Amino acid sequence: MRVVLASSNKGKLRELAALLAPLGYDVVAQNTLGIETPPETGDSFIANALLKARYAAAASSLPSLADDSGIEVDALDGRPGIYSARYAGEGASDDENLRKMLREMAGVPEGKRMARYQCVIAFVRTADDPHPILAAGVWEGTLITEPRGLGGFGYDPIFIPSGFDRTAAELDPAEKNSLSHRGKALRSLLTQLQNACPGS
Ligand code: ITT
Repeated sequence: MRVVLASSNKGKLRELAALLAPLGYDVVAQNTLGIETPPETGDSFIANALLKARYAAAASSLPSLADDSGIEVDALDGRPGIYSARYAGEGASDDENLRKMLREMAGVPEGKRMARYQCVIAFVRTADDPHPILAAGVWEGTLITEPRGLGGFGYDPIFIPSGFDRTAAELDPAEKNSLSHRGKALRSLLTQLQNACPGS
């Protein structure tokens, strides 16, 4: 099946493409079709994932898959959540967002640094698909005070997954995909897709 990946985030695209390629999906990143991410005006991961998927499906006339994700930090009352990509301001880089997180978390003691990544993936067959498929994944961990590792993207250099002593940026890509919020959401989506269209 040919499907548009409705994301402009290189880190996400790399991870989603690696998960989908072995399954025989012909994945096209939206930017190769000249499609950009629309303003994320929703008030939830679900709303934003759905609006991005519908937008790319409308612009491409192809089935489309979008990911809305972010990190929720207990000591920050769940922030930045859906605003994770723009935590340090509209158009902020991963590094700027990570530096802001380190500033906000300065002085928060060990034992109170719990955080979790959330991911919702939306799949639509057409822009006005009345039965979108939605899937969610969560990845629990804690935040450290000094970035470590060169893999992944976003907040990965300061995120230690529960049960590990390496950061998400120190995991190899396949290991991250096997554990992550995005990997969990995508596997759940694929199961639903199989059940909706047996034989696909
Ligand atoms: P698209 O909307 O174009 O897909 P985006 O980066 O704006 O790209 P989101 O609005 O979903 O996407 O924001 C996701 C942000 O959450 C991302 O920029 C990171 O800051 C953070 N994030 C999500 N998943 C992550 C992961 O696996 N590792 C590190 N940071 C992650």
